[in-house]
Amino acid sequence: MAQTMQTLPENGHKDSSFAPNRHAFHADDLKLQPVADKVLGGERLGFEDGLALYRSGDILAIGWLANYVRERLHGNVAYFNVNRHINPTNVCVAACRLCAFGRRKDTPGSYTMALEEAWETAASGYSEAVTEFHIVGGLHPDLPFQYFLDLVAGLKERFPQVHIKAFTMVEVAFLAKRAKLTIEETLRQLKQAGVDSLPGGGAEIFADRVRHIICDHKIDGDQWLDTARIAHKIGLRSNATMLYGHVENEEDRVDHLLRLRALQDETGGFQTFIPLAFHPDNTPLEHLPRTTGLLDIKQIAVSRLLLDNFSHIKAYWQMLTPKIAQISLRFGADDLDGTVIEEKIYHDAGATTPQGMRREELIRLIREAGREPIERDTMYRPVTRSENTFTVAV
Ligand code: V47
Repeated sequence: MAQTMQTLPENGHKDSSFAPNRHAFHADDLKLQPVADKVLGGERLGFEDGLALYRSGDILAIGWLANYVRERLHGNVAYFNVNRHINPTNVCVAACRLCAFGRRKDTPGSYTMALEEAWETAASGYSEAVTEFHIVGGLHPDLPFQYFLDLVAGLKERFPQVHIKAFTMVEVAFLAKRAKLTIEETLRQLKQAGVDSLPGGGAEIFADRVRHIICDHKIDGDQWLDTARIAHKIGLRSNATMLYGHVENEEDRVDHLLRLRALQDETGGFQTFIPLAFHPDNTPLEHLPRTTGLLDIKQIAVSRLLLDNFSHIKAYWQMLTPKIAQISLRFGADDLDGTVIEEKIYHDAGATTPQGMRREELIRLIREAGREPIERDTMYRPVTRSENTFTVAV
């Protein structure tokens, strides 16, 4: 039986004067016609549709469909934010093969910030007031749970207006185990300390076969999804990611997206989906080639089409490069992420992008893509700036 697509509320910030003057859908690859019929008829796509999209080289037809959905949800608007990354430690017991960031304790290059240092880091960088701290780090074998509660509480005290998006499902599950608390209790204490939402990292690819190769000591796919389910239940929204372009195949990618879609049907707690292209440099998988531009753009488009119940698809410029991220704004993405300031995880893995970008540059990228830039906070509320302060429309 045909499943009807989940209807997302159309976005409140949509530019009502935007009138797309689109040409009719055309596919050179005739296998895409049944997929197009479903998209245009508001019918939910299935596993085989996902495979047909991944297996097609007809990027303009795939992009047309993704752009159709993206403009139906967001009109001509494209979002960005002014955020800062804080990585309190790179010490990690997981030793994932996908990662160039983590270090064993007491090995060269390992670091752990004292709390004062983390709070000072939060205040450094560009002078513009940030609206979000994005905090992720390694699975440190000795740091007590209290360190993380104090870190967050100290940030909230110093920067009460800044949204704290902190700790992946993997970190939460690790902290719970170390503190001998349930996942729910761990999340409740983090929320109480000041965590406002969770980032989407650590999801990688849910399929066990792939996880065993790229991150065998991490929680498995079901545990990642269960942790997200509990976070959503207690009122913490989160993002979701997928790491692609390593040893996974097309079935694994479709499976990953459909498992996220099923959880979103259940909880509605995901804000944004971010596909992450694998960067092999300095990892044990550095013999693998980097993703191509075509796969990066196709991944954005397929995500937009399969994740019909996710409001936002983010083209994370740090990982895609600003050039590909900009083009993605016409292939399904509605968000570029933000100024970032001091990205570490990709730069340890050989990323050549700058470690941050100014607000004006993000605006220029969006305008040149023919989109209307809107600065948002983490909850996608428009931000209005004056000098170095900001207000959020609620
Ligand atoms: O979970 C690690 C990935 C993630 C590599 O929620 C790598 O708004 C590529 O999740 N090559 C962390 N990827 C980043 C992340 C994120 C980024 C931006 C925004 C948000 C959000 C979340 O980075 C990890 C892992 O999947 N990663 N190493 C690597 N060598």
